[in-house]
Amino acid sequence: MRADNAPVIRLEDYQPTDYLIDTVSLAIGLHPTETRVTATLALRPNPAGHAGASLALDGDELVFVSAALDGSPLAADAYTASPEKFVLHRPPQQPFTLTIETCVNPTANTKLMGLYRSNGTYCTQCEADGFRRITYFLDRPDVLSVYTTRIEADTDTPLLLGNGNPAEAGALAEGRHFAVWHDPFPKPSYLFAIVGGDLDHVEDVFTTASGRKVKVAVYVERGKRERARYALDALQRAMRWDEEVFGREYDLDVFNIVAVSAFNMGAMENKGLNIFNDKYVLASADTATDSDYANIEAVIAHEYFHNWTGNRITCRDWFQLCLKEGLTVFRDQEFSSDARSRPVKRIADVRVLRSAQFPEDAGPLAHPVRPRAYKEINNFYTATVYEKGAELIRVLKTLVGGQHFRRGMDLYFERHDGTAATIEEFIACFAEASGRDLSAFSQWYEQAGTPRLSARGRYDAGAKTYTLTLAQTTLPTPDQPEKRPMVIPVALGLIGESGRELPLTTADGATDGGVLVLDGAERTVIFTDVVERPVPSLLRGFSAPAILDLDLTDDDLLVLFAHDTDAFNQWQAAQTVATRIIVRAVDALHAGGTVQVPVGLAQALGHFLDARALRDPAFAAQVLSLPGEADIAREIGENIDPEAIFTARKAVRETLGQALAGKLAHLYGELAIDAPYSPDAAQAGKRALRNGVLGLLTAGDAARGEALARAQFDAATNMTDRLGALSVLSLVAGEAREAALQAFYDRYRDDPLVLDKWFALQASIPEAGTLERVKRLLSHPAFSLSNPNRTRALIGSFAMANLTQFARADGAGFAFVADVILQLDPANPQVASRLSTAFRTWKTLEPGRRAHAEAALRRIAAATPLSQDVADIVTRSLA
Ligand code: 0A1
Ligand code: ZN
Repeated sequence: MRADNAPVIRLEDYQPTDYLIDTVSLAIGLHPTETRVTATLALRPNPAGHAGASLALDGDELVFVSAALDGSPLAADAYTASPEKFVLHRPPQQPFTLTIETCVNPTANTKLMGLYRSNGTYCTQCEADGFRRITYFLDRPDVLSVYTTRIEADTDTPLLLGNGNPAEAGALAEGRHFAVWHDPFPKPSYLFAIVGGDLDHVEDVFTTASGRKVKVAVYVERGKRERARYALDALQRAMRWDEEVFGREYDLDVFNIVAVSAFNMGAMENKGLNIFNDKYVLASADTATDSDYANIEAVIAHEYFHNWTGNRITCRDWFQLCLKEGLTVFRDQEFSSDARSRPVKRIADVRVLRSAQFPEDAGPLAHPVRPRAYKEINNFYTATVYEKGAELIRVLKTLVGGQHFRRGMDLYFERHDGTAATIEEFIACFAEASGRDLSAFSQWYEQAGTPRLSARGRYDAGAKTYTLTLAQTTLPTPDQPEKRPMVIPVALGLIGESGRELPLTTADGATDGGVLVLDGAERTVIFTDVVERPVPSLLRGFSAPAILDLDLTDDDLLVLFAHDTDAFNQWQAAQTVATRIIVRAVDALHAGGTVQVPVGLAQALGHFLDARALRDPAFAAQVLSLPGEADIAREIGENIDPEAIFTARKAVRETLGQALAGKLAHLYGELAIDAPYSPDAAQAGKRALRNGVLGLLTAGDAARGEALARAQFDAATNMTDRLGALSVLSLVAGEAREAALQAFYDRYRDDPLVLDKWFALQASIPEAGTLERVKRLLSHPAFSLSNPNRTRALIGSFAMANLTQFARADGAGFAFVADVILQLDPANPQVASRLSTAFRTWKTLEPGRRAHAEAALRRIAAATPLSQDVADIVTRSLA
């Protein structure tokens, strides 16, 4: 169905189902092309539904085989069955069982939704609406059932996994065998999963806080067993953390993780049987970077934490998606903060928010954290729902305080366990636990767009007062022309010019615990007894998802960079100064002038490196990593010329690299690590800084940097250093680059996940020749559009991480990506649709590029057939 005629689903139209399904008994006979599924559903009329209504079950490309009611075959006029629907016209008005047999072809399933095969392994993906591709069902999250699953397969598929606990297994005649799994916890269909395959695994026993033993295991393709150990360790650390920090214990006897190579997203929290994109499981020093390790830890934790926030308490409908996702992202962020450096994690998370969510919130695809309407739910697994959703939990915690937050969570678990809940019910728990009215806070879930927070300060040296005025506005977004003020907790401090933190004294105690709450359009606060001119440090720790517009001078910002006690704002100050310098450089280039870099920033960075680089390398790496081209583009906002931004940024890095050359070279030596590789935060921080130092040094002196990079590439004992060197080398055209790329390929030619790095790196080269290179790589034997990781590595990197080349002035980058989207769409609409969001900022480009982007979008929109997924994105993008 095309988006233009697809029905709009609206939050206000929510209705409970007319029937409930208490238990589901599935018998699945695995077969490569004809898998038989027999579903026996115990149904009854829902007291909250319409009595006597017909029963309409969802399907999607299903082949109907047979149906029986209470054990007897149904008469032909009692039902209708199509690939998309099964309707029982006159259901009994007391409990009854419906048995339906369907047939599916997992080998032909290229959409990777429902039952499919990944490298021969049978696996499933049911969120959001994939269960209906396995059997007819009330495929929505508010229908909770107890599942028993019997899986049967040939003995060449020895491993048979399901949700819940293993119940029974055994051999059958004719080279077949079976396994039965029972999940005692009622769950929605989107959490259903099975796996069938011949896999290796690692396992352990985890003892819960109350002393129960849980068998935990990670399954991977044969030969990759050792690479699963880190994931298994991360899982057990996450399990312990959830007990300690949220008081949540695991509830089944087993917890299985299966890694597959073909997966549309990151991973999936199916009850007791998480299925993962193997990119978020497999790691070894030789094949995974430090960031890969950190991502694995985060995603493993995320999926595990869903067991309580998502599975035990699920969502009433898909509008409530942030109820499980925002909350679970918040939980995984906190876990990683505790496992690593809190400020560094916060900086990394805010970088992601700004690069992924802010552009979404400022463009045609903007939507509230809880949307009110959708055509295709798969297009709402967005940075807004996930990342901004997590920020809202953080705002909530700041507003009610840590203790009330924990009490609110406890109340939520106690009150809603075993149910499908709403955002209102969630917020009510915190209102009750804290005794506060949270109705104004709840507006954050309704209103799209990022608030702009402006701050104006005035110091009266005679009266020793500092008057701070905060004001907010939010620009209109699609369907929301009028905006209301949000409740913005502004964590703040005052830093004296001498560098000390000044006490916060106000007549009315307005800054409780260092947090000032702005809940109207404007607020003025007068600080008294301010003994020296202060520089305000605002939105500390990024206390709300807002864009801060400061009236500070560059010198004021450098005071914060040098002295702020809030590490996030220290980093932010350096970023803001660098952003301003690059934006001025863009203006200068447009005016035909040259790029000027004030010495102040270089000096400040020099002092900072002297004092902090070796003490806190992970943090220093964040400071040294200057705002990217997309950050600068966001700051400029309109009429974007990516080439000018690229040139300006490059020139600023060159100047800084030269000014700091001596220090950088010294640090590069000092930061070398002797010890054997460990992915821990301390070593990873050193490597991150050393690679950042190498990059900046090369920006300042290409020949010297290249020689160091070449040596690092040859001597590297781990992927972080090898890839760090290769990415520095990749920026310099010539034989050395091609030789290094070839050497990397030769070394890893049989390792798809590492080849993804090779594809991604080449697609990211900011040079005119890259488009031809990417086109050539499309027909490389290791490339395949049918694997989402490969597609994202080559095409996704080109479209999302190479602004100058995707947005080439001649429009060829846009046209190419449009071609790929159209080619991919019939096979895998979800991945095609994700790719098409690369156009989301097209309206901010200068007129020439904008016209090319629009033409590419219009060409996609006009194509037939076109999936509902892609049609939805391009139609909204063009609106
Ligand atoms: N719930 C998962 C995300 C997810 C959503 C849809 C999928 O379909 C392909 C897969 C995964 C999470 O938050 O990790
Ligand atoms: Zn999630």
